[in-house]
Amino acid sequence: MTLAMRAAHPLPPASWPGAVDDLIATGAHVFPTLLDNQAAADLLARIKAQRAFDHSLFLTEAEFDADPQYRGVNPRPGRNLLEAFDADLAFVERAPQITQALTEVLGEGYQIMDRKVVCGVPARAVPSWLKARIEGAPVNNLGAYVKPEYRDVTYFYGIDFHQDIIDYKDRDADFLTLYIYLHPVTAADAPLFLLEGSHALGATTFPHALERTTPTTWRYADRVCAAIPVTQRVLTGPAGYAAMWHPFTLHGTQPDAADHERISLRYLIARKPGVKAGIDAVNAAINGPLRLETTRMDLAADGSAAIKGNVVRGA
Ligand SMILES: O=C(O)CCC(=O)C(=O)O
Repeated sequence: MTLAMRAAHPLPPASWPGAVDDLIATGAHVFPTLLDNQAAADLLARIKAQRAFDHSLFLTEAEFDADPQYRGVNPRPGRNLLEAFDADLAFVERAPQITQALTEVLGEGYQIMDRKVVCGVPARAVPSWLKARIEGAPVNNLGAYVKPEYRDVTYFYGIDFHQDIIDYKDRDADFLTLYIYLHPVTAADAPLFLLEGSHALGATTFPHALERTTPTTWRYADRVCAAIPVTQRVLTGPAGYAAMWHPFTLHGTQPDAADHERISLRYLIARKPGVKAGIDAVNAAINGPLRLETTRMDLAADGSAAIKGNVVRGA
């Protein structure tokens, strides 16, 4: 960070506890205290009572080919499984460690932009015709192949390292992602792989220029002039594990290698317009673009994958 950049933004007060400091240093904050794991287990049981996370989720190949739809296949208002579980989300949304950290980073009156269930689909549930089609693709969001009535959840079979600003071209980094595990997540359950320090290059276009340097470190380049070393952190943990990250922090998942699905909650939470908050100090520490017109270059005009290649699978 340059002095000029720093001077344009408020310095954090000395009393700011961990979240802002962690976001400046690493681009992420893993909550040291777990959320109520019984509440997480209860919500998980209610979600599983509504849905079989198996092959019955998917269209047949012929059904898919009759009318391929690659866009508009994620949850949206009116088609979001979490809408039925508003009261069950208090263990997240009212947890003191969450509200305190969000207020530190995003200020008073922060707003939930999006909240949804994310499923890491286990290999055994993905039809073989579909596995063959998506092999080697960078973004395996399976929404296009799921029956329309089940598109109230986002289904992944792994996704390469990406920034969450990818879905928000021309938007400032005024939001965070909050991610919660509803059951224990081990290395076999498609845990999040996070590249600590990667936010520091600012917004860059997907797919990202990454070269592995050691089993746990990468060289990350912005394709213009800068390259930095970043450290891989695999987020494994018990039910109630919570982490949040900056929209420029690279993260991804491998396909779910377990015989069961991984179910998580994913929130996007934004500062209220005009409010000054810790995110200003986090953004002031970034040496790179703070918004992008082109956030991705991997899709064809219809939204289908136009390239192959997936770095996180080799992590
Ligand atoms: O849950 C996953 O497998 C990937 C989630 C993710 O990276 C995202 O939603 O941005």
